[in-house]
Amino acid sequence: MNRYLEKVLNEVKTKNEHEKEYIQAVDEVLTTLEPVIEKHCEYEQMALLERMVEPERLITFRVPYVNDAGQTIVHRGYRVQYSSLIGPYKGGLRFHPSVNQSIMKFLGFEQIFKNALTGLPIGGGKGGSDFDPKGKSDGEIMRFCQSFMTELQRHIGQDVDVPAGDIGVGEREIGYLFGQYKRIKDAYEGGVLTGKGLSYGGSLARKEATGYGLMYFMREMLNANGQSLEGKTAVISGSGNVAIYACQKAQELGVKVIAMSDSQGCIYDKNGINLELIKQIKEVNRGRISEYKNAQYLESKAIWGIKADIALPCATQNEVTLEDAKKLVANGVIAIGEGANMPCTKEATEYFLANNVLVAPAKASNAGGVATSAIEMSQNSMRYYLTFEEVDKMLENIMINIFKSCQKAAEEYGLGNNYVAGANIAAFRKLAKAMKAQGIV
Ligand code: NDP
Ligand code: 2IT
Repeated sequence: MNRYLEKVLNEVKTKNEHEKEYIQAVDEVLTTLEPVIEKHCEYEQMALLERMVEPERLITFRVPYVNDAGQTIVHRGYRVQYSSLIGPYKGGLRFHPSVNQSIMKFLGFEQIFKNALTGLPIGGGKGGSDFDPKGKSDGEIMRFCQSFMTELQRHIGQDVDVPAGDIGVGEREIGYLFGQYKRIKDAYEGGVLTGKGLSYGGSLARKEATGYGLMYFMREMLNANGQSLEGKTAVISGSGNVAIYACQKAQELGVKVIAMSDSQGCIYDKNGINLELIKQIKEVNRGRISEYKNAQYLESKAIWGIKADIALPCATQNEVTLEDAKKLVANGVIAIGEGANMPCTKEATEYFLANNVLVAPAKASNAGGVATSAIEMSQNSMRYYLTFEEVDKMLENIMINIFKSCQKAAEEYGLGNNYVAGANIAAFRKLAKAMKAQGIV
């Protein structure tokens, strides 16, 4: 490996030895940048990579709230303001018991590159808490969100840092967070959060955007390789926001989705998933996927053992291991579309690429969500609303352009259809240019 790259990677590993997801994300990006770094020896002198991997600011705070039983519970809140190079910090909030500093930093780091790929003026950030919204009453969720925002509000703003949703944070949570922000600031700063409800500044098609965007990217990737989505079968892990709207668009584009999952199990429906039923169970009732009847119910991980042409991991990081990749390849999978952030381990991705399986990398293929968040911010600034069709068309064009950027960068460096490297290189070149222009900050 290039000596400078190796030095930076080693420093990241020793300085952050307990942060395995963060190290993984940095490793995955840096190792694909070798041909670019080789061409730019000036980067070392200006510590360009060292500055790129170090967050501008990492904030942690206490979040106490009183549960329905009258007990006081204390959680930890985070906001990683990673990079303001090309716009205000932008990225979601995750509420999940597994949240820790490593996961926040990996997500924030990925977000910088993803946001650069959208072509829109948004920097990178991420936040969240180890709070588990599952099984909590609306009152508990509201009090937690209010406490979280009481602390977070001093660090964000529509030109400073704009959070949105992620795992465990959807329209309900964004509503409570927005209400508390507005109450404290005593001003209507509509663009401070995205993913808002349609009645108070949200954008049409934001809810659908990540899943739809993933399928637009998959269509472009397959077409560029002499294939098409029409008539293919697919399995989709997760049954949250990304998974549901990936399923909806996949079905519209002629794909038969035969399995979905949640953190406790997986349903395999040979006749094709009934998405209205999934929406009722997950979006309306906030229930378990096991409530979906007339299908085979398996354990969550079994989804990667089901034979399908396309696999769309849309739940969480590292959900596809090398072992899962081997099963998918043995069953003849032709393409992987990453809806979740870093859902495939490095070994799994390498195995897919070595076996000529097309991989749509998360930071490109799931960028439709944040891109549409930026469109929501524009609408808030304009004090105007676009129609569903207008936003959807903008999203589609953005995804086509993202695919083209990945393809072009891969071709330029002789990497064929390795869009994983293509995405990293395309994003990095834009960021490096901005970093050089702005001096040592
Ligand atoms: P949701 O909370 O809406 O849904 C998450 C889904 O994944 C649920 O079905 C959940 O199961 C399952 N899941 C979560 N954690 C685990 C786990 N540790 N093991 C197994 N299953 C799990 O989140 P989103 O759909 O918004 O997010 C899904 C992924 O997509 C995340 O990686 C997120 O970072 C990424 N993403 C989201 C974007 C967005 O706009 N929302 C944009 C880009 C990426 P259960 O129902 O049992 O909890
Ligand atoms: O990972 C992601 O890109 C998101 N969770 C969406 C972020 C956003 O600001 O819309």
